[in-house]
Amino acid sequence: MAILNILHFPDPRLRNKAQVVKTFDADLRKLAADMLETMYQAPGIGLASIQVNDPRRLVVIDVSENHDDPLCLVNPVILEKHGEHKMDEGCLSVPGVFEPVVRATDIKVRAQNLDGETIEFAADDLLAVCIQHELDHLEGKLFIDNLSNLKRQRIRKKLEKESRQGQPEAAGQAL
Ligand code: GNR
Ligand code: NI
Repeated sequence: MAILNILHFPDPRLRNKAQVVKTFDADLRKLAADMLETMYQAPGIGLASIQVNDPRRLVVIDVSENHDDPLCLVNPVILEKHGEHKMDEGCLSVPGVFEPVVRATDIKVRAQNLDGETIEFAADDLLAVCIQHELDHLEGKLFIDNLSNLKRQRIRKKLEKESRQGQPEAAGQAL
């Protein structure tokens, strides 16, 4: 296993769109394991392939308190969205920034597991928020995209300065 490098806004590679996975092999399982390890050590509750500069349509998530309930979703799609609420979000690719985002409260998801089998399930609360946040990454979207240009510019300046200086240790946390 390995800790992967997480890209930080405004890295243009965060705007790449992920490609559908057709090969379910050992290399895909290794990417999932490395992404989980990277997410746990950050620490974060989710991580999308685009954040570690891999084009495969894969997200890993664990919203459990004990970090013992990993979920790997390949080629995930949201089939249904219900309700709306506004919740503060953070992102490992935008360290130190927390802003409210409007998301669906209840969703239905279809995805494949690492063996290529199709799974379907319902999600609510933090899991639903996290899945919507991760799927946005697969489309090259970030949770700060709906903020005002002024706010996003301030965030960009702050993160550019931090990357010139080398990030402080706590800057990667998004919990
Ligand atoms: O660790 C994370 N916490 C979080 C909190 C509220 C809403 C979304 C998230 S996802 C984030 C990890 C991350 O950046 N995933 O892409
Ligand atoms: Ni994120």
